[in-house]
Parts: sequence; C-alpha cells; structure tokens
Amino acid sequence: MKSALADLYHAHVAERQRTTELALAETGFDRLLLHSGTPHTYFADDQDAPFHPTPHFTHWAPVEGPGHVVEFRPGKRPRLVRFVPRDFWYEPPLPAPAFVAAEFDVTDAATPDAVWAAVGSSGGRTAFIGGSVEEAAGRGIPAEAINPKGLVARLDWERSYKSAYEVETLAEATVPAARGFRAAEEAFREGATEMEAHHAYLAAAGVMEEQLPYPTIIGFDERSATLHYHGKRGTWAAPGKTMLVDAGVSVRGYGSDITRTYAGEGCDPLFRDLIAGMEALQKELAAAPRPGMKYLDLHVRAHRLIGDLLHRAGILKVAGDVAVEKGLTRPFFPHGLGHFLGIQVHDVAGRFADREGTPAPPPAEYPSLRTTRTIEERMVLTIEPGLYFIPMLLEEFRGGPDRERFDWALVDRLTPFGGIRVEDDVVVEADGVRNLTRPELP
Ligand SMILES: [Mn+2]
Repeated sequence: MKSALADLYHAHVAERQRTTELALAETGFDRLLLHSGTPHTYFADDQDAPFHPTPHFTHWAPVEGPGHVVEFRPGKRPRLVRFVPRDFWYEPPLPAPAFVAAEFDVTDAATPDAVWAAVGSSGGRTAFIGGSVEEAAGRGIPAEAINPKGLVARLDWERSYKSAYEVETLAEATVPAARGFRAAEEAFREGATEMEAHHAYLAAAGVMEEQLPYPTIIGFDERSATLHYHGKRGTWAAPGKTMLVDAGVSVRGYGSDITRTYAGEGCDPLFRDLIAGMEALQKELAAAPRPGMKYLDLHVRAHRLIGDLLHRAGILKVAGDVAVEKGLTRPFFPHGLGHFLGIQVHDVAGRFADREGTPAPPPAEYPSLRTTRTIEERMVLTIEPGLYFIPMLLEEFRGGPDRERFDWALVDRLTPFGGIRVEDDVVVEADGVRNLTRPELP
C-alpha cells in the first residue's frame, strides 16, 4: 500500500505542476507561494481556534500545521519550507510523511523570518495564496498578487477534477466512517442518547473531534429535521424513535460525507416506509450520474421521485411531476441534491461556468443547490436527497392556494419523527459511477 500511495501521490503532484503552470501562464505570474495559514487566536485569550490549513496548500501537500510554504516555479522541483518552531509548550509538527517528502525539496525553519528567508525572492512576479494576507503584505507581496482572483479561480476549477490519489484518499476516508455509523446505529438501538451515539461514532472510527471534516450531525426524532443540527443532547429523552446521522472522517485532508437515517422502536410505520422509499430512490440517483449530464437535471429528477414518494404515501394528493411543477416538494426537500466533495466538504467550483470563475448561480426555485456544473469524469459528488417535516417551511403551504393538495393530518402525524436524508459519495467515471460509500456501508 505504501508504494501504491507514493505512486499515486507522485502522479498527483505532477498533475498539480502541469495545471498550475498553465494557470500561472494565463494570469501572468511566474512563481506561486502556497501558505498553510496562521492560527486564529480568540479575542483577549491565549487559545487558538482549531486550525484548518489553506485548502490550496493541502492540495499540494497534506502536511499539518500553520506557517508552512509550498513554493512552485514552472520547470523546477517544488519546495516545501516547513515552519518547525523550537517549542516546549506544544509539540512541534512531526516530519512530513516519506511519500510527501519525496516530492519536494524540504527545508525546516524555526521562525517565520527564517521561513521567508528560505522562500527568498524570484526576481519575477510571485503570487501568494493563503489566508495570511497581512503577513504576505508585510513580506512585500503586492496586494494584486495576494490571492489573485483569476489565479484562485483557475486552481479551484482544477480541483473539481480529482486525481486517482484524491479518489483513493476519499475512498479510504469512508472506511473508518462506516465503522462509526455501525457503532452509532448499535448505540441507538440500545437506547443511547444523541451524545452517546456521537461518542460511539468517534470511538469506532478511531478519531478525535479535530479529525472530523465537519461536526457530526446526530439527531433523534424532530431534531433530525434541523438540517445542520449540532445539539447532540446528552440529557434528552432516549431512546429515539428515529435517528439521522450525517458524519465523515478526514484522511490526509480529505473528508468523507455520509448520511443514513434509522427507524427504531416506536417509529410510525408510514415514516418507516418513507425511509425505505428514500433509500431506494437515493440508490437510483447515486447510480445515475454520467459525463455530459447536468447536475441540475438530476436535482430536478430527485424532486420528482420524492414527489412520487409523497404521493404514494398519501401526503401529497398529486403525482410527482405536478408536485414539482407547483413547487410542492420544495418545503419537504429544501436543500440541493449534493455538492462537490474533496478537501472542503462543500468543495469549490460547484457554481462556476468556466475556469475563469464566471458565476453560474442556481435557478431561483432552487437557491440552495451548490452544484450547477455539467457532470464530467473524475468529479466526486455527494448524492443526498432529503425528505423532512419542517413546520417553518410547511406553514405557508398550510394557508396557501395549494393547501388542498396536502394531507395535513398525515403531515402532523409524521412531524414528530423529523426528517430523512441518505447520502453517498460517488466518483464519476467514463461510463458510470463508482460509489465510494456503499461497499463499506450498505
Ligand atoms: Mn453532504
């Protein structure tokens, strides 16, 4: 595995060199500095927020910690200048893994001054990418060369096409997450609280909170209808009648993003049927992406399938296509079908029309859709249809012109069970998709 990983990473870095050389040429720069970031210290405190490196830095080098710089010049071997302070309060960063160190000329520097001295100047036009804008300006980088829009857009665009190294890293990130899901389900069935299910997830995945790509969403009953519920009550009535778990694990800076919904004892049989219906339609949608399709079309198809499910259950009195046309599925499914996945959970360039970063916003009726792109090979996407009973969103329909098309007694009966979401991570291939989640978590 070690050498397989090294080979994949070697090809990944070669691809970064090729695409970055092109982006630099297009934008008139001849050197790029990628800075891993500066910690955020809380106001009037001596503690830092959890550190998240600059994603563009991670794209080149999965090296943890602030203050590092990757230097790339077309035609030259890339350099990694690591910030390794002499410190006895905190553990200094560990050496870069061998497969990473093999691709760079690596220099260690003990102070920011030493880092910048090692970086030196190129005599040409240097671009800087990273959140440490003041530091870059203080080191003499002109404002127009700090996070230049045209360059960042092109590098973001390239990030929508995953290398084999990235795909395998994302696949690897689903393995511990799947163990976490099985443990959380078991805890739920044994009567655990939301917080206990969360702890079961962490323990089985073998990670600490900081190794999660995003805080776990573990909601029972009506709390599962809060899309990004983070409460994880430890004192709330357990057992839950339903449980929604949306969680991932980070590996080398890439996170999986998976959701499952479970019915427990005390769950309404009709809600249980809805879960089964959502599982089935999600599987169909997750297998559907093909190069050339528009992600928006898949999203609209999801609305139609959910409309049909609501119709079969008697919650809507019209078929899916009519429901979509009249906007009746929107209160039940208020988010997008999914998004790009990579270093960022909601990965970049989902709403780009081109590599220059021209915006391609979603249509007015689906404002939350995060991906408006045409599907292409090597894109990694989540497919995550949802069906929720959210009183705030249903309110306006209850008194609206289409109120007769809903069975409100059924809506009220099912609201205490919350919501359903099923989410897999898939990579688009030439003639189909590879589901990175299902082999690990049926
Ligand atoms: Mn997601």
